[in-house]
Amino acid sequence: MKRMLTGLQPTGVITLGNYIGAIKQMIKNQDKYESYIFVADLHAITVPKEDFNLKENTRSLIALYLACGIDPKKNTIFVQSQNEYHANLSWVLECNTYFGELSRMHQFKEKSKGKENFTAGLLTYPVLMASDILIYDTDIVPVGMDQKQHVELARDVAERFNNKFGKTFVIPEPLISDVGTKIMDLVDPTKKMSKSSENQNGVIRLLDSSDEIRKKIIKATTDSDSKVKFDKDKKPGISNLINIYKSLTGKEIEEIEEEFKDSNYGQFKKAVADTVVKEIEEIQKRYKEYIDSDIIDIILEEGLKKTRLMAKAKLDAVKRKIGFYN
Ligand code: AQP
Repeated sequence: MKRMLTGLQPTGVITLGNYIGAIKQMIKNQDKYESYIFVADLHAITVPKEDFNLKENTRSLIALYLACGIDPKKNTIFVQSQNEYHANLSWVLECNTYFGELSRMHQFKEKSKGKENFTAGLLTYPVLMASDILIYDTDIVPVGMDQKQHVELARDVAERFNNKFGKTFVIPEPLISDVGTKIMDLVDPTKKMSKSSENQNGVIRLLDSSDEIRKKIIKATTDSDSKVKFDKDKKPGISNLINIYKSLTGKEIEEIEEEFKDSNYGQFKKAVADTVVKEIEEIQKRYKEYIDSDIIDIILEEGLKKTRLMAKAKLDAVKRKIGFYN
């Protein structure tokens, strides 16, 4: 069975976008691959933010993973910062990565554009990502298009190291998720729905109350037409709501257009809101059972024990090849 690794950053309560684009894919993949799922908390400090509680968000994210249906029997679940070998290997890989490669990363260019004060971590975090992947001999890394270049960097660094020191790392493959699953901001539907977005009205979070969710969907930006029709360019708002409805009901776009051919936007939005609220209420019910329970601690302890052994073995092999004193 191929090995897969994936994780989310605890930069805020996860959004409906994270759920549809990442967590639902994890659940789909958990029977297909030997799966490793982590909380990417080291990545969460790349861009310093003042208003988030890392510890609370980390526990909450684990509880949400479980509440959404990630099965701890099928996945190894762990917190990145608890396993010190990730950052340790990252340094070794940094010394096998060129400044030019990192400065050409689209995400770096985009996130540093026009800014004078950004951290060195913003430049080097793709190497930490390479370390997360390579330390476990990962075969498959599910990513959105925006992260594909980082998996390519991990491949390049691994190949370079293997050529220089002999076969050490497995060369990972990106698994690009379906483009249709990118969920957009409800206020500005040309922008991705993001955890750290400033405008709360554009983002549905998995811990929002049912009332808040309904209000946000009812107020979602649409166009002046009134036809429920999928057209990403001319009708980005309605197309986004169609995508949300499609992802949660499993219906096809044509089926949805047919279902709402005689409805106005208000009626369609109500149907979307009912569907989202139903799904999120179920998740929240399970979340309440997990958040204060020892299950989280037990799962993390097991995950850490297993991944530390694996990571240490890989780092030891790397150190032997380079010739560090041991
Ligand atoms: N709007 C989205 N639609 C579909 N998928 C999405 N993902 C994120 N937003 C959407 C997917 O969720 C995972 C999250 O990865 P992350 O936590 O490492 O950070 P991110 O991609 O930067 O997500 P956010 O929510 O936008 O976080 P912040 O605001 O902290 O930057 C990835 O698999 C991503 O594709």
